[in-house]
Formats: sequence, C-alpha cells, structure tokens
Amino acid sequence: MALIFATGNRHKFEEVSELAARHGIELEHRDTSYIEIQADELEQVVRPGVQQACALLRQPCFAEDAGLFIEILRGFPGPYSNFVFRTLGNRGLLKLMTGENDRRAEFRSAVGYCEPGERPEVYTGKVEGTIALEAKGTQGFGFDPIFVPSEGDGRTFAEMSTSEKNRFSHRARAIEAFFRWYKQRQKVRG
Ligand code: ITT
Repeated sequence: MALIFATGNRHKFEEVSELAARHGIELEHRDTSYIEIQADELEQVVRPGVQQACALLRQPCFAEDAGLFIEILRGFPGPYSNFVFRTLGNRGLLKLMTGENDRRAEFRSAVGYCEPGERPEVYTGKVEGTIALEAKGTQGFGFDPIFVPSEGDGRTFAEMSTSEKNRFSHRARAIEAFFRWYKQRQKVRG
C-alpha cells in the first residue's frame, strides 16, 4: 500500500519522492489542506496538523512542516516562514540582512506520521548554513536561492539539483529518520 504524503507543496513532494524511491517506498500525493496552528516549535505545528490530515483521509499519512531560522533575527521567520515568504520574499529578507556580518541560519524540518486513532510520531532534521549576499539559482523553491549550506561548496540550495539538496537538507534528514522507523515497523508487522 502506498504511503500518503499530505502536502500542498509539489516541490516538497518531488524531494521526498526521490528519497522514497531509494528506500523502495511507494509514495502518494494528497493535497489535503489542514489548519496550521501558531507555535514556536515546528513539532508543535506538525503534530495537530498531521492528526487532522489523517482524520480527514481516514488513512495513515505523514506531513511535514519546515522553516528558516535566522540567528541574528532570533529565529525569524521560523514557524512563520510560509507567510514571510509570501509577503517579504527573498528580497525582503535580504534587505533585513543588509550590512549584517553574522549571516548564520538553519533550516529545520519536522515530519509527523499518524494512523487513525493514534498519536502522531514525529521526526526532525536540520541543516546549518548562511544567508547569501544575493539570491542565486533557479532550482528548488522558497528560500533556496538565499541559503548556502555549510557542508556544501558555497552554492545555494537553488543552485543544486534535487539529489544534491537531498544530501544535506533538513527535510532529507527528517525524512530519512522517519523512513528508517517506518520500514522497521512494517517489517515487524509483517
Ligand atoms: P505544506 O502544504 O507541506 O505545509 P508549505 O509550502 O506551506 O507546504 P511549510 O509550511 O512547511 O510548507 O514551509 C514554510 C515555508 O518555508 C515554505 O513555503 C518555504 O517558503 C519555506 N521552506 C520550507 N522548506 C524549504 C526548503 O527546503 N527550501 C526553501 N524554502 C523552504
């Protein structure tokens, strides 16, 4: 049976599909809109979100909540990344960072899996990096053009292919942890 990924973001689905294929997991996309609550931690956002998606679908599914946390801005935009991307965008964030030498930031991801009537299971991942001086690259989505991962070669996420981004990304790390647990459980259940 295919594993359902509840997300409205097709880029996320594309990234996760590649990881799923490596694990031999068949993925199904459902654009289930669920209400995202306001909270400081992504785990607190994804837990009720995936529970809601699961209740709507009446099937096991997973969801993911991600955000960009900028050190000098005390973690902004963090859990408000979606709204900030739609309003300020990359240009607005770069403007906020003008003249700033401390450009450290990290992407975080929280993946929640839920089965009907059960409490969600949550896995997290993160990647450290810096906010670039200017936007570069056309691949990926969201803040990818302004984020340079520390473990990379100086390119932004938007200058990388999906499989390159998956080598370091917050999402790939959280998803890998989740898939390992999920496969183990499937094995135990037979
Ligand atoms: P869902 O339907 O899965 O919730 P979303 O686009 O609303 O999709 P999130 O709330 O998890 O996703 O993410 C908030 C925003 O953070 C997202 O819209 C992007 O602008 C940004 N973001 C998250 N992950 C990113 C990534 O890997 N690269 C660049 N930007 C990212």
